[in-house]
Amino acid sequence: KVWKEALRGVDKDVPSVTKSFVNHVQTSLARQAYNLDDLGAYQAAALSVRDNLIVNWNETQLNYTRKNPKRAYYLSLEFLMGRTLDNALLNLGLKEEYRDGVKKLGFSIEDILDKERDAALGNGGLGRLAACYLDSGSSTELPLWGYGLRYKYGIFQQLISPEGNQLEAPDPWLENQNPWELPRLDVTYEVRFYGQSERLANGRGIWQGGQEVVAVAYDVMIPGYGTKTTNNLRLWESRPKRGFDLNSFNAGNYEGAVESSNTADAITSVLYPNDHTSFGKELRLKQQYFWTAASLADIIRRFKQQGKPMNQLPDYVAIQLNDTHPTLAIPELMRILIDEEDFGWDQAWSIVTNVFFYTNHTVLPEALEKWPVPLIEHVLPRHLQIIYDINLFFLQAVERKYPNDRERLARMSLIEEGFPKQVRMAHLAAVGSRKVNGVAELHSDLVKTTILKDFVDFEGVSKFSNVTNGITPRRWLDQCNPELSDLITKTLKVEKTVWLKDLAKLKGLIPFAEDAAFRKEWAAIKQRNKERLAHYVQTTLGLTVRTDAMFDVQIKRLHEYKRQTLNILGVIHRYLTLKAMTPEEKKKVNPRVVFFAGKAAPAYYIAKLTIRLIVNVASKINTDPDTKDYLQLYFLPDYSVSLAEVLIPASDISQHISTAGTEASGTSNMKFCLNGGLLLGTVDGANIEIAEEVGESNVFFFGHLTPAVEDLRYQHIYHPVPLEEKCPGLARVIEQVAAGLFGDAEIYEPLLNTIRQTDYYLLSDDFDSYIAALGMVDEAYQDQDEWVKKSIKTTANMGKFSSDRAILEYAESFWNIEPSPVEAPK
Ligand code: 26V
Repeated sequence: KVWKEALRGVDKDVPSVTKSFVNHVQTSLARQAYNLDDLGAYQAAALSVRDNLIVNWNETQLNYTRKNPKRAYYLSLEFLMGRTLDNALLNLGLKEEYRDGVKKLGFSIEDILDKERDAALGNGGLGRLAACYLDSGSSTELPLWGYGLRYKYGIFQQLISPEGNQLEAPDPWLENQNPWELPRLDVTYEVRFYGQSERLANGRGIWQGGQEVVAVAYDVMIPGYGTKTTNNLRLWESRPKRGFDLNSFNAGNYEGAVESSNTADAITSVLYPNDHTSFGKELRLKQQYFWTAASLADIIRRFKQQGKPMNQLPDYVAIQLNDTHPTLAIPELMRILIDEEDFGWDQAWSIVTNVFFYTNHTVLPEALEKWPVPLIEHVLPRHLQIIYDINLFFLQAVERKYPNDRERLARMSLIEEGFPKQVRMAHLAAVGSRKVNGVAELHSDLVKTTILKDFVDFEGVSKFSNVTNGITPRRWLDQCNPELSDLITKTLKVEKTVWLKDLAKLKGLIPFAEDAAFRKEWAAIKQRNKERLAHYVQTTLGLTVRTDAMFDVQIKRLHEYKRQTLNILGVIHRYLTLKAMTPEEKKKVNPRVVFFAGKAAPAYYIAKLTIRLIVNVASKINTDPDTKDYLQLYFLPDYSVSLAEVLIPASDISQHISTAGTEASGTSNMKFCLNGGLLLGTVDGANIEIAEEVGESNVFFFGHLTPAVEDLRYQHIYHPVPLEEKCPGLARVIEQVAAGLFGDAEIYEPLLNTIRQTDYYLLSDDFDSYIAALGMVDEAYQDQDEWVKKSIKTTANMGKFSSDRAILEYAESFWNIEPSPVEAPK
């Protein structure tokens, strides 16, 4: 019934599809159908699918306007959407019609889908999480909109030089037009920077002068799975307020004439490619304010159209802050309420603290955002005054509860003393929000006991909670692994439209783990997914991957805390062990293919060295006749959402091996396990909850636990033990690298020194148990029957990790919003 309603008005037959396709070829693209290439076919198919989305989008917005439900807004500087066409086809239930339709016209749907460029407006997990949440918001029919920036350039393209260096190239993703966005040239707001702020006696301020920039809206349609609900992701583009300065132009100063237009355009020109390091760059601050100011203005304009007084804002609006990046929304809403809407401080503050919700995504100190006070004062003078006022009232309240506790005041202050003073954005976000949450149980506990401990003591624990992350099973199972999805549907005897929206139904697979014929089908699908990956590597890199081996995968941003270095040193250890074996001994070894992929922040020297080491180890061992039949290694360049969709279904084992307590959640761990890959990991982030769900016997855990980490780091500094004594296995591996076994010996010294010296991420403490865990993986893989049983049970128990569950937790326990299904017009 739900699907029937969703398809109302959609022409779900092949002749309608071909008709609409040909019509777009001729009228939208102004081309002829008989000499159309795959790119043109992609564009025509996209425009034709888009027609359906637009109808649904309009009905959805009309439904909200009529019913006026409370709405939630997800503010994120990153939305890592990937491709859209396949997802839209599956959500609309039109995949087969388009497959047949384009075939009749001489095209293959797979080739067409492959022409789409990823929308890569994000760095990694935080941005992909935002994309999954939008998918789930529409699929569960929640009135949920996203707000972000329309970067002209997404995350850089990664190239790997022959020596193994990462090179960055721009990602001009909008070059061949973007059929998925609707420019709203009439939806614009002016955003001010710099200038002067004057304080009036009544606490109000007047902010004038400076520079004004225009924000223009672009809307991206977010279809739900099998529903009419098609929510909106509104992305802002910056434009100069005046195209160019005619006076300068007439005076012959051509560069001066376009200067203001250059600086305005720069704001949304590029996504910052660092994650986990705060830089304090003026342009990044301008991005944050530009986006929060435009989004808030838009939200308030929509609210006011209902004719309700501003003090009812929290009854109709909830705003989720994705990390601290949108925290300026807090002083900005105070500014609007006080300076423009005539509210007194207390009433304004009570509105603000009931509208915002803050999600923390990391406890790593270097990732906690801080902005220099002089910079904020220069760019946003009025906001600095407001932040100081918030801080004053806040610290007065702390002082009342804990009299004469100067140290506590210094720890909790929104301002960190120093040269320069800095604004601590996590403190501002926590103080200004209704709820604060972490993204997995362990991480939320760490937030409460470490970075925000004083705030828990002061405000009470009930404000602080957990929402474990999730992933959308539509993209991360049905779309990326269609054969497995079909087998599940056939086995559960439940329509996929049902189990993809109620992922707990996967539990019905458990009994089939004991069914030999089912196991055979299950394993055959994994095998074909490995072949699909091998084909990708063959066609893109010209390299031949053997597919009769265990596929071992680590794909994520390069970072010391994620310990790709531990993995590559483990690979070298395996290589050295193989080299020392007799041919007889080697026969018992199961071949393994190790894959890495991931980008390093352009200025992250150690992460780039790790890539270089991986690439050079690969050249050596892949050509060594003694070992190449037992061990292969690949670094796949330019990791992306689309590459993940090929890699994840092909994995037998994936690695999630961060130092305990450092990976807030991880979400690729969920994707691998949902696709029947087993997990090798530390007791960290969501790995813990995955093990709870799938059973500890089905995961491979190793390494020290979170409570031990602090003490081990202390030991490294105050009671260092030489590496040869502490961990001879690791010492031997490092020795070989330093001796030049993989070329350019000296180059790796800075990387090796991170381990020899303070070893902050505890490689020397975890290496032996890591090698032991790899051995257990080998042993388990020998018994293929048992392995496949584990694989099936893993998938079967992953229901908890659907992002539908996560988004409904936010909706119910934080935002207080409800599904608002689109109703058929009477
Ligand atoms: C911080 C900064 C600092 C300024 C420069 C740009 C930038 C960009 C991002 C961040 C915050 C990074 C936090 C983050 O990405 N956390 C990841 O969030 C995932 C989703 O919750 C989670 O699965 C990962 O474990 C966590 O590392």
